[in-house]
Amino acid sequence: MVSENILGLLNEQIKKELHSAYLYKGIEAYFENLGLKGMANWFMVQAQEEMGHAMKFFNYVNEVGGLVQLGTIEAVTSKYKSPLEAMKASLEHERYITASIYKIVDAAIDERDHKTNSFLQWFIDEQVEEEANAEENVRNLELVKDSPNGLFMVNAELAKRVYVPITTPQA
Ligand code: OFO
Repeated sequence: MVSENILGLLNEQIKKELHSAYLYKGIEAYFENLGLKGMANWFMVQAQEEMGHAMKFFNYVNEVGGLVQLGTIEAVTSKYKSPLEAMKASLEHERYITASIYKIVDAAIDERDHKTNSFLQWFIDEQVEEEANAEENVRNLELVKDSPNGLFMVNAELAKRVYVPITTPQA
């Protein structure tokens, strides 16, 4: 079992990961509507990953005998001023998620909850990758600015992304 405090934070995190998936479906819809199918593909895969993250927390709460509680997920937008604005929104969101995970890690350390701390190490590493990917997308769009050729190239690159399910034991 974990403490009520940790359980509350874990349940909040399930909601945040589901919200991430929802946010990225909104960005996917934005890019689909623009005809940038490669970028839409990238966010479709990202949304699948977020569902995987949510399920990883969901399974962990079950494993430690806690009750999963699913809160309300706020509406998200599928309207952005530009591809760059959408990419920046995803980077800002990943930084927010990293901070949220660190907060649970801090609480687990304070409470000497070693198993939750250990469980969260996967997410610490994952967030390094999540932020790096989002930063790369922002950087690439900043580089190409409004060049249609550049946008076409970034779009083609992001079309290659495929979903790889999480295969760690607690997934
Ligand atoms: Fe779940 O890492 Fe992104 O949000």
